[in-house]
Amino acid sequence: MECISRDELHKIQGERLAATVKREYENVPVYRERMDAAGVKPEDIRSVEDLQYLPFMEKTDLRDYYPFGLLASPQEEIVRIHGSSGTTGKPIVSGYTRNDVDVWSEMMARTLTAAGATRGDIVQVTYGLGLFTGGFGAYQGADRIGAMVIPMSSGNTQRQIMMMKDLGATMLCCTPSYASYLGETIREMGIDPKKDLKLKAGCFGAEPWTEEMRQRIEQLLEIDACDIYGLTEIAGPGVAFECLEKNGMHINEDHVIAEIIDPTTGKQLPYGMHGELVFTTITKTGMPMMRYRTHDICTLTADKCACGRTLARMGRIVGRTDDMLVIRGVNVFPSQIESVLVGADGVAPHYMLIVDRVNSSDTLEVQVEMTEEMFGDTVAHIENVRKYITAQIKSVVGIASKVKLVAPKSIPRSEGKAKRVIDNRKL
Ligand code: DLL
Repeated sequence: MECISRDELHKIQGERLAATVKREYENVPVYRERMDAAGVKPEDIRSVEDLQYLPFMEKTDLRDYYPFGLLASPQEEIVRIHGSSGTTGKPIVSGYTRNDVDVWSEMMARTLTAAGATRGDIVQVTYGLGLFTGGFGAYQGADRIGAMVIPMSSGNTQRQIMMMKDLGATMLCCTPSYASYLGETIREMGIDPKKDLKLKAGCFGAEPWTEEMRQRIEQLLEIDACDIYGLTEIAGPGVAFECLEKNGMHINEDHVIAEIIDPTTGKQLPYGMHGELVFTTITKTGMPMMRYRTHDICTLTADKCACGRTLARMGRIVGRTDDMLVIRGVNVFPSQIESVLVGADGVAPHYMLIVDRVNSSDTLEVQVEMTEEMFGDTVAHIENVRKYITAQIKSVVGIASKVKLVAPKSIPRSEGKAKRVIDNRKL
């Protein structure tokens, strides 16, 4: 499936799409109402090209029909629930049938394999095991391959490192921010990853990260760091994954169809253009999703990949339509600032962006941690670095900011997804 010709793939996608839409129309009242309102009948949907006529789904729909209003299978066929914590109130939840767990495991087995895993590997799972999909997804994929799994779940850094060393873990699955923190701690403990550890690669995702951050993790841990993408509403991690070419994430297109749309007009955009990523599931039975708007911004490409997989690839997530900060009228993505900070000498990539409104004008403060060496340096040198970073941020994002270099380890660490922005204007 991963190397199928694009023509054959489109044929399979069309058939699976038609069957899924029929199932949705027949079993889920919301889908029926929306399709009726849009004047589309299940029999109108015969190929991938017909996707554009279908209505969109949004995160708010999962909240409105919480918890089981979007099930397309009888509740007794649901064998698992996962969810993601919303910023407010109830989590959003998704129900999985046995088929859905199987499909997801297959997607994660492909993901780990593409990063170099075989049945001889030892996979340390440091994503949280719980309602969050990260831990279970990585566990299921490694289990499907027949690798040895260490289901550590998140937290307790010292213990993670002890187990990694004692058991000889070869692959690591966690968020990129935690991977970089693990790498720093390993170095501080005087552990030499080449000599004392057996790690060779990691699948890092669940939050946006940059190419600069990849290089940092690869150097700290002496491994290949691959990006992995997914979301609870669609399956969990493994919707898309990087191979060792590291040139974008292959989308599991035999299970989902990806589109890029203009977030304002909702119209499809051609491959190569940045826009909002939209997914339609075509094999999910429990809670299938029709044109689900992720609010994640990226590009798509179907150009050949040297690995031989024909599955189209999505680029890095450059931001979200809803975490894009509009500061004094300028669109700013935290990832742009991260790329400056990770590339700068004397600072660690632990940062916080604080946006405020003073005298009806927006302000941006960038707090970034100094390295231990830098912290002990002269005031004049620290000031020079601060000025350099301020100028770099100005040239990359186009607005002035106040850069504050703070003490090492003063910005809270996260074991799961990192929190990088405090927008006081929204309070
Ligand atoms: O974060 C699933 C996951 C677990 C993916 C482990 C990868 C690894 P949710 O909690 O539902 O699911 O959050 C989904 O996280 O819409 C993106 O905004 C963001 N996200 C996930 N992977 C990436 C990535 C899991 N590789 C939301 N790069 C998505 C950037 C990512 N953002």
